[in-house]
Amino acid sequence: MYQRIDGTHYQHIWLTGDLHGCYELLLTRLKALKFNPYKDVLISVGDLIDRGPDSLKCLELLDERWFFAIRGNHEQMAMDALDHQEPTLWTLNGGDWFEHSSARERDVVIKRLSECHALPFVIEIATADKTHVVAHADYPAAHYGWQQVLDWHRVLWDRQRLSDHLAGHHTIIDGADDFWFGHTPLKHRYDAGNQHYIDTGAVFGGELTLVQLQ
Ligand SMILES: [Mn+2]
Repeated sequence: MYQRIDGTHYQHIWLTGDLHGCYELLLTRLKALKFNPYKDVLISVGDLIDRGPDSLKCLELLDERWFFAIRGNHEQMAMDALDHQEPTLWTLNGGDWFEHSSARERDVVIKRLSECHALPFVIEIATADKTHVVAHADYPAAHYGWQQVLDWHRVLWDRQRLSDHLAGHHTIIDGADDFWFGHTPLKHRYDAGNQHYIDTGAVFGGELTLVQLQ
């Protein structure tokens, strides 16, 4: 459920907001940032797939040694759809590209999605001076703990804490320096204390937010 990344192994550490198939946009941004695949690392806040043009190419990023991701609710919906052969929820939430793929492509996607069962729900990144925690929608606890058991459904889906922030009711998470989330498309990155929401709706014509942690 948790994965640790030792930041000292890398020169620069970048985070990306929800990709949703926006593969070309990501590559354009990485080129402009002079991202070095031999020295740097990119970590996704989840939702690699659905809605956008290149879901499969985004899934294939998981093969790259410079790329890490936590799971988003879209990866979970896709896995559940295939595991239980019940595609409705996924199809209605941007997963219709799968039905429209060729039979050969579908086989590749099925294999790729089966590999997503290994995706962690939480990534912890240690840099020289900070501990960062990445999860898709929320870290549903007041205190962070390595390997702490959580309500995993809420990790992938819950918008309550963000809604509370936006309503002026701020709740704290301690136990790590910074928390990074995606999931809810916002016009601009939103920061509330040590909590940061970086899904700026790239697939809906917004920016793709990339954040440098190191
Ligand atoms: Mn999401």
